Amino acid sequence: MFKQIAFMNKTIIVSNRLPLQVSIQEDSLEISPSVGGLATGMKSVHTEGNGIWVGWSGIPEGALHAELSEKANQRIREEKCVSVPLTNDDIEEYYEGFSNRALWPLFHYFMEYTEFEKQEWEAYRRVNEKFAKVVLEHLEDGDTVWVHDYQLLLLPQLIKQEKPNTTIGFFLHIPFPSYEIFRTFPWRKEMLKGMLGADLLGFHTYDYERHFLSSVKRILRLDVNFNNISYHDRIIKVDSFPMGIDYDKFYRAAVEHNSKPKEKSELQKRLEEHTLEDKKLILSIDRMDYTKGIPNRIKAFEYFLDTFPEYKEKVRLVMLAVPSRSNVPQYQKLKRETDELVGRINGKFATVSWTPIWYFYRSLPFDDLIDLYISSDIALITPIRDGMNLVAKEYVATRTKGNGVLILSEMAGASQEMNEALLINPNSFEDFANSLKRALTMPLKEQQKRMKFLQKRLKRYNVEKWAKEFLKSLEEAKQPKNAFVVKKLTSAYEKEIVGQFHQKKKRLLLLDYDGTLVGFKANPQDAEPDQELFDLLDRLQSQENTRVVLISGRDKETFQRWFGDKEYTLVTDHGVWLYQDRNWTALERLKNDWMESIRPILETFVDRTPGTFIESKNYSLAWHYRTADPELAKSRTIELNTVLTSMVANNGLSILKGNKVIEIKSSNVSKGRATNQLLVQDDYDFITVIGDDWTDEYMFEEVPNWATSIKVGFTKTKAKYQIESPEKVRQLLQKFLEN
Ligand code: GDG
Repeated sequence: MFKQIAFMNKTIIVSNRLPLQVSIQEDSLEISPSVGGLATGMKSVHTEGNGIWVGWSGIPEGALHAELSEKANQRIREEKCVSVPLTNDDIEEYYEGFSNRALWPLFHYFMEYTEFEKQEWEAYRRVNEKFAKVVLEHLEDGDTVWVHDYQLLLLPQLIKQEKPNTTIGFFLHIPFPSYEIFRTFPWRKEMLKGMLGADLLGFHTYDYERHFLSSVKRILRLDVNFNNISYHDRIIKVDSFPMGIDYDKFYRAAVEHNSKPKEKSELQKRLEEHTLEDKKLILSIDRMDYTKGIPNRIKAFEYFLDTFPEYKEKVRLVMLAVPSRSNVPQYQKLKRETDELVGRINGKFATVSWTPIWYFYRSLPFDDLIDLYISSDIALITPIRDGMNLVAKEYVATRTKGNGVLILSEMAGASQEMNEALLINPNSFEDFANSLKRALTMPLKEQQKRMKFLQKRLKRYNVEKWAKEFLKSLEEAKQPKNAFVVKKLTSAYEKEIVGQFHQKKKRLLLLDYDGTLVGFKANPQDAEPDQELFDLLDRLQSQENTRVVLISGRDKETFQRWFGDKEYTLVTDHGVWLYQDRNWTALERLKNDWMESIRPILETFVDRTPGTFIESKNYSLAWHYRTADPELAKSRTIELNTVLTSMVANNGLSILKGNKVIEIKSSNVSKGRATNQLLVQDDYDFITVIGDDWTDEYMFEEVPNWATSIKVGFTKTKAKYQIESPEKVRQLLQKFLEN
């Protein structure tokens, strides 16, 4: 039995494209595995046990006749892959449309290229649902799912809602933009919630991680603790995992190319000619994408030749631009611009024996790629924005002799871990020109020293290690070791409590108000009781031998106005006042002259923190920051706490940190003391106490062991049980009324 369960657990990898190429000639079908970085990194995960890969095969639905299509699927399955059927419309709207005309430019800070089309957004959702359907068909209990990249941002949530116990990881291969960019996105909330279906979210760099967390805090207003997000009853981990390359593969290929004479390709012959001419070769390789900074690089190269004319006829830029997304207009425009620029600059500088730029618009076989890498003295990798950039890493891996210089844009994620490269701002032509000059004159010793450092890191943190680290972290995210255990009120416990309620003879219900019976509003005065709540409480109070107590930090006047004509007992101001038999009595005798010195301090905080305000009560002052910027509020609360701590100690005051509120009140007032005074009034044999706030913990502590204490929300608590929301509290109370 055990064996079988262990055997069944598998990892399902999901990405837009499957790691294979399907090619069809007439009626014959060829399937070859693709050799990209991701496929290599995931290889062991994919081939282990029952692992499968879910994605699109590259062939639109209906493109093949039934028989061939079945044959293709059969072959795809043999590769442990499952294809998601996509129509031509899906590809046009979800892939070329929403993914590449909205998300790609937005996440790379190209706002002027970003198109927000509702129809394409809907297609994106629809296709994410298609992916979810296929994943769910293959998902078994205990399986792990690893979702990749920006085409599938909604998928984690779509899986989680159907199978909450599945462990889900998500990795974003492109940058996550700053909040100021991301906030412009019309469907920002849905998008973030989609991602939060995952248990672990991975990014290439700490900056992307930071940007993501900042959007989560500001847009969804969720609590973030270091890199953990509290979301419903889950803790979601966010971390950075810089993707590596298959280092050994590139290194070995380079060693082979350097040693073995073989049939020479056209490219190789030209590269050799070039070496004979004793010109230095500068290489750039990118997909033809506007994020890669191709036109800028050409213009900067012109600037370099103008600034340092002694390098004319001494250097050559070899530029490989791989065709990409050529159906999207901006890519067509980029292609035209590049062609024109290369033409103009070659025209401007060329001599009979020298063309400054060799430009290839095509993809090359792997062997030719290696030849390019090993023949180049300098790699000039200068994207305007790039999630990571693997080309930079591949260049380093092929420098088996340790020579060569990498010039790398600071805007590539890779720059974060490649400090020994010459890092430049790709928008500065001076940076370009000076770094090129520096690279061209760099002593061999220095080149080797820098390469050695770079290689050491890339070899160790290769793509396989990257995948392993991610999965290890995902495994930990599944059962957070140090996190507290949520004690969710299950339906079985609920039944038990309701059963007891009906049996017992002296019943006490101690209920907090805000966040327990009603949800939070931006302004506390707006959180008035509604008719449904009055009806519920009235009916509870009218049960025989039942006492309903509302116990709150609210002031006496507000509760008098709301509940003055009711039979329930009221405790206000955190336990200062008691309203019983329609009579107010003071539980504590208090002074409030301290307020004069504290209020001006709070006022300075209000002035400097937009969205915050002071609530003055009879015996306390509260500073509310629910609608303030969460990051600013966080630093202000620390500051306020420091300022207040020195003042309150000698005045018999204490500081309460509530739910988005800091309250200053007399030390000998607490809901706990008030609870005690109520408990001695009768011989209760049934007690249920419910609260959401930190201050309610005092009540949970005071009630006898056998009482039922319930915390609203899933943060740490002394209560016995936890429940989701005020709606759920009302549903529970409603059950007390049903026989
Ligand atoms: C995205 C993110 C992130 C290129 N031309 C040829 C060829 N290549 C190979 C390279 C390299 C890969 O393609 C390109 O990878 P990059 O990382 O440079 O860029 P993107 O395609 O934009 O990838 C990027 C990456 O995802 C991974 O997370 O680093 O930031 O944008 O491996 O070698 N391979 C062959 N012929 C070519 O002509 N065989």
